[in-house]
Amino acid sequence: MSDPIERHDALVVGAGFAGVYALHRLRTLGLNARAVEAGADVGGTWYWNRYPGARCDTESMQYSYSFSDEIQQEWDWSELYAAQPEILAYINFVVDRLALRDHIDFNTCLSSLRYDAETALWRAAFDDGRQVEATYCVMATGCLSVPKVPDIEGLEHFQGRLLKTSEWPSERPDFSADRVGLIGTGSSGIQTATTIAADCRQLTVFQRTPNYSVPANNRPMSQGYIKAWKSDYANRREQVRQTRNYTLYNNPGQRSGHELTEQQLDTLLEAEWQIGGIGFLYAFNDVTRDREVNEAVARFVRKKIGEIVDDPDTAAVLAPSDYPIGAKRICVDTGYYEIFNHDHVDVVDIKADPVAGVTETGVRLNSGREFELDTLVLATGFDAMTGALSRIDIRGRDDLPLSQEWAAGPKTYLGLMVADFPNLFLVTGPGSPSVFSNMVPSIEEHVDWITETVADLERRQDQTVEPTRDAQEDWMAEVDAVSRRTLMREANSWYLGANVEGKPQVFMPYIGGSAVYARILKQRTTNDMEGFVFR
Ligand code: N01
Repeated sequence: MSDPIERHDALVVGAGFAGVYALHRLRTLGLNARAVEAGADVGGTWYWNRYPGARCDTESMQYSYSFSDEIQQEWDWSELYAAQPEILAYINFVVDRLALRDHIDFNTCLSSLRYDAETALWRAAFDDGRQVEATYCVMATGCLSVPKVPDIEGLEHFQGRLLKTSEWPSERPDFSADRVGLIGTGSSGIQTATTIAADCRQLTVFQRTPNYSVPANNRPMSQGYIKAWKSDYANRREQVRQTRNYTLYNNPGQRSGHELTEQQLDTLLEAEWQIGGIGFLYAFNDVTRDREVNEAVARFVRKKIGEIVDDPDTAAVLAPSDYPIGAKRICVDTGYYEIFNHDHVDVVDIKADPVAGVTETGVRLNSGREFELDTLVLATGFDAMTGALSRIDIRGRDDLPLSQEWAAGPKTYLGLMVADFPNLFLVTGPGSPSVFSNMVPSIEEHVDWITETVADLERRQDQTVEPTRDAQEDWMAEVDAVSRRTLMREANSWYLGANVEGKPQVFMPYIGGSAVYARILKQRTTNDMEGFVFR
């Protein structure tokens, strides 16, 4: 006999920052809410990406929940930019503080989700055969949660140790005697390479596209800095919500780069470089839009690479030049370019001489050059923003598959809901600022909206809410139009889906700014939920 079908008011899928907060809010509303999580514990991206050097590049005081003053006062961050173990400890602290653990099913992978219009319920089926019915589903499945497995010939034949940054073993591998090869030079690859370089016999970085990386200037936080934040948290969190990335930088970048002479521009960029962090990209208000300003900032980074890296040929390989800075997510490092001054670290340009395949003993290039390796690390990125949802068989009204609905790219209204998928909520979905912002406040904004919408539904006679097709189409046209006013489409980035073969190329995040987005969301919500229908 099959198990009885469990019944919950709300099902939350995922137990990272988004799922944990959604579970808390919905339970506080008095609903019978339950979360499921594919991993063995909470943390989402911070649970899986435990590679050496994994660290956040948004300041700790800002990359944290704001909804509870007790929590933000009780928790102490040690560094300006927290490392993965500390962030994982933080999210565990929050889960225990809110007594949420018993309401999460771990090692539970959702395989399908079907809407039944007659009962207005979602039926969820899991890999282990379990089934759950729920009135509301909150998809807190993450923007960067499905690793992309590169299509490299012979990978399965490698006899050495094969590691992926996105599924790093919990026991730290010892590389001291290893010749390590690393493929991928995005944020994960850059952080991993920098850390592994310190304790391996040899490191070869296989680079297809160089990335722009700026120093983090990470450091322990002084008590004074922490106190200044903690005593003024409410005000500062409010200031965060007025910014375009939900992040307070040292330099708010209110000026156009055109207002400065070349010398002044250089002086300001030097100051930003010394401060460190992503704020460098926002030194001016037009870096992402104006080709000349963008090129001036990019040129400055190339100059810095040339100054840091001793060997000019190596510096030339590491310096990006054929796409605007920011069009691929900028990286933040702690001594990345410096590792190439060590004799045991090398970069190999695999755009010039592509990888022919992986052999039993290492990597072979098209030219026939071979690299003997003991360990091969893959830092090859994610099927971003849509990957997690597209792997679940989600069907809305009339059995409509989400995969069919999104065949030409994701369509949402405000990144929150999809027409014909009633009561199915996305957290930081495509069509919202999401990955172009500090994720935690963006998550809070969406979860707050979802909770208030659910509370509203519970008060009404209506059973469901969903967007109209017209509102959704208009919104996606706006998301597209805004991206076309920038230079951010001019690289093969995961923002566009260009890193995954066959994926439709659509600029997925809303890049008009978080504060602007928040105003739009608020206006439409207060304007009698403009663009939504209740039934
Ligand atoms: O992934 P990526 P990531 N052969 O897609 C290369 C966040 N994050 O995991 O550019 C050879 O950026 C690929 O080359 P190319 C952050 O938002 C944040 O590093 O396609 N190379 C690229 O170099 C970030 O943007 C933090 O030519 C192949 C690399 O793999 C996002 O996650 C830390 C290849 C993938 O880079 C993703 O970062 C980590 C192939 N077949 C991540 N396939 C922080 O907070 C792919 N590549 C600091």
